[in-house]
Amino acid sequence: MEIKLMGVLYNVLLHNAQTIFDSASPQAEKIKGLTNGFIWASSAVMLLVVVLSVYIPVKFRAKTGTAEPKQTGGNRKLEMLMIGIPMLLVIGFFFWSLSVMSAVLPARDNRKPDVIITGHQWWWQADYPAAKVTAANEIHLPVGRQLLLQLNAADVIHDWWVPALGGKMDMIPGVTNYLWVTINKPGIYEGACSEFCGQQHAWMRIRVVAQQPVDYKRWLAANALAGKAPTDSMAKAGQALFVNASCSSCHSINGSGAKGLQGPDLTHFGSRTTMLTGLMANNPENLYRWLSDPQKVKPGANMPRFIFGRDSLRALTAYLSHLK
Ligand code: HEC
Ligand SMILES: [Cu+2]
Repeated sequence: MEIKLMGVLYNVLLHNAQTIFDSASPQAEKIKGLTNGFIWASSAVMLLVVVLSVYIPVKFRAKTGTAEPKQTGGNRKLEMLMIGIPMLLVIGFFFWSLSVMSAVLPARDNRKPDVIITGHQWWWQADYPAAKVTAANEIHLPVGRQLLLQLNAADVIHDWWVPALGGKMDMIPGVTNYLWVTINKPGIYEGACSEFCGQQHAWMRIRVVAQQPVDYKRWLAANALAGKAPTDSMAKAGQALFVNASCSSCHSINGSGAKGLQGPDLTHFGSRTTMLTGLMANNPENLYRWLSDPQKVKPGANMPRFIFGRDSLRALTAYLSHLK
């Protein structure tokens, strides 16, 4: 039992945790170094203060029978030390912070962004301008290359933070921010929107899928294609419903005529592993549940409830799941 509990704790604290101490990029490595510096320096100062505030009252406590000790006023040497040491620490950390900031956020020099990420209530849009690809929620990036992310917001302030990959950056309506990231190794990196942005803020998770350049190129090429046309009758009925039931006024599916921009692009929805910014696994059961009552699954989400019969729900589910 105890061992199991420790295992769970270990998992939560060290494995699945989103932590800057598990850095996977040179930018995060720099931030980790600075954070460690702060932790060590402030721990040393605290230790000194705690030790002195216990030692001095014990050592110099009043003893019975002794007179009041000689009173003194001021000690220039001691005061210079007490002001000088903290000042040196603050100045040191100021310049260390500056150097980390300039390493993490170097000048952009007219470089075009590799990916434009836009925060929406409560999902992420990812545009890859060079490849003319639009995707949503699961953000694919190549490893081993310094990438420039452009960060925007569509409605309210959101904040991009994937701790293992480095910097944290606000996404502000009407403002364009940038962030550099170089990912060391392939894998899934998780983060979350870090600025309170409304009812479903807590379920605005980030999932970065870091891939080897060849795999990334393959993903990009597949995503540049139009959504697969349905072949079986069930999925065909789903497609017709999708257009007629006004899903297309909020969602885009490349090649189907659906060009809505209020909700996530669904052109390759079936190839995502999660749904609704990490709320649940992407499988037909969960999709069916979502379509039968969005407000029950993710209260407050900006998708209305449609009154569908079972056949319609099955058809829509078949159509959307086949969009690999
Ligand atoms: C008023 C706009 C609107 C309409 C109409 C709409 N949706 Fe949505 N939809 C959204 C928004 C916004 C989200 C994102 C919700 C979130 O994660 O907070 C979403 C999410 C989804 C998702 C999950 C996408 C993902 O990546 O997790 C699916 C699937 C979906 N909608 C299908 C449909 C279908 C099918 C219809 C028609 C029956 C429809 N939507 C109608 C706005 C809309
Ligand atoms: Cu947000």
